[in-house]
Amino acid sequence: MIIIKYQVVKSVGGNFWVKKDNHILVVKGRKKLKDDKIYVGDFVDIDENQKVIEKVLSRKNFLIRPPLANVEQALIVVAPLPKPDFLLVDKMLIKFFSLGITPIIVINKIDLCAQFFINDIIEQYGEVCKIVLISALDYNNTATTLNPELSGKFSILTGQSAVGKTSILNVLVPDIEMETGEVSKVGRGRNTTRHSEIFVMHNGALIADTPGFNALELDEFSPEDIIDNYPEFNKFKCKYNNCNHIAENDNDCAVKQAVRDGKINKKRYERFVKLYLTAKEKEKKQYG
Ligand SMILES: Nc1nc2c(ncn2[C@@H]2O[C@H](COP(=O)(O)OP(=O)(O)OP(=O)(O)O)[C@@H](O)[C@H]2O)c(=O)[nH]1
Ligand SMILES: [Mg+2]
Ligand SMILES: [Zn+2]
Repeated sequence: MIIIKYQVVKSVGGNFWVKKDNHILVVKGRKKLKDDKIYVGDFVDIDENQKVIEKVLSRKNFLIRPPLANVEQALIVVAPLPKPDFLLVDKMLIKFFSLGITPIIVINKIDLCAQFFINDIIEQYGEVCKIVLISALDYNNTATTLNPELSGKFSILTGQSAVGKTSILNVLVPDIEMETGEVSKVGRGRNTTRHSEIFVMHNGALIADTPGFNALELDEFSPEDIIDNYPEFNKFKCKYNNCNHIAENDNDCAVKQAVRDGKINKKRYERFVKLYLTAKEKEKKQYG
């Protein structure tokens, strides 16, 4: 029996499409593996002769909605319309950093963007992650801007409803033509995008679309977890190791000093305080 490692790229009713290099197989899961414990993105051991999954390999990370394993990069799509909720962007960043997923902010619909809108995002997030600008209506430019960022990785498109995630996917993987639009025609809520599948781009990169959302809870994050996932804070060394960058005497907190000096974005910091205090409140309620 020869066992070879593949990655699951699609799952429909007990059939799994698994990929290795340019090769795709349709396989089943071994009976002892529960079918619903095998997720898109999973690396699996395949018996090529019997066309079965023998084993699911341990995951680097796992996203619940939609279920996706081993995501390496997240394109957080924002646009002038619908207006960005930056608190939501901050929450996504916290979540992705904590899962070891590299975020990239993609400003889409630049055909509708005022320069001050772009500048504001660069001021807020320029020190946090890479930022790229596109318009999904401009196919060539979108492809040339995003292809090098995506090459060799498994990325997801994520962000608020109607920012253009599926439109971008259609540019990157032209053969699939997924449905886009402001409101779902199927009538199951406002989201157009529902199922999870990984698409293979011409350059071999892997990409998955995700449904838009307008709220995200950070229930599993302690106040300390919140602090740990602000990479732009790490450069500054406060007097006390356990500094929460809020209550400490101004002169002892290098993060607060950096905010005053304009080295850390003030809006980002103010929203951090909000998220930290929310997590603190929750902790108090839980543990008294
Ligand atoms: N002007 C302009 N419109 C765009 C651009 N990209 C997408 N749109 C439009 O924005 C609307 C929403 O696009 P979708 O691609 O469905 O957005 P989505 O983020 O996938 O939405 P959900 O799946 O519902 O979360 C559609 O009407 C698109 O035609 C762009 O770059 N410029
Ligand atoms: Mg969509
Ligand atoms: Zn501090």
